[in-house]
Amino acid sequence: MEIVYLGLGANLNAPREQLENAVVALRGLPHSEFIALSHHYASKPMGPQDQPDYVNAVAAIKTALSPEQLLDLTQKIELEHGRVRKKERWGPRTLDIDILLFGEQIINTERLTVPHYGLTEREFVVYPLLEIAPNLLLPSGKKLNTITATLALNELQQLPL
Ligand code: PH2
Ligand code: MG
Ligand code: MG
Repeated sequence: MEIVYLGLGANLNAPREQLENAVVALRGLPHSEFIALSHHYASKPMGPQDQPDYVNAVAAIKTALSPEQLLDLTQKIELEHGRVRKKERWGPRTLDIDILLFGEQIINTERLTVPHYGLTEREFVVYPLLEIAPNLLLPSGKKLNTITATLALNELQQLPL
């Protein structure tokens, strides 16, 4: 079993409900155990600014699935929640589930880059992740909590439950 951290994001069609429904789906993943969920955070869009603000969160699961199996299943959940893959990079979406960390594994394949390439630069990933894993050590050996000193909050706002 590996501990996997998943980044959740949505900015269309009632984003908070999208995240809640995503968590219900993640709790039902086979060969996996749901272990933690951060608060929801309102965040300013990274990328094109002509899109609604996002709601982001981070979840932790324990899983015996392989990274590819988990990717297949999280992509299936995205599609079931109305996600339409568009060409525009960083455009709006009903639900985005990103594999941030998969145990200590470093993965670089066509389909998967783990740790997620934006992990340490995105306030809407780092702060929710720190909430549920305050002592997290990245595969690089770097402590996640040393990053926040130089990472702007950019209006990130923890939302009440
Ligand atoms: N995801 C994107 C593009 N921009 N901005 C915020 N605030 N949160 C996101 O999750 C996000 C984004 C593409 O995955
Ligand atoms: Mg994604
Ligand atoms: Mg993403």
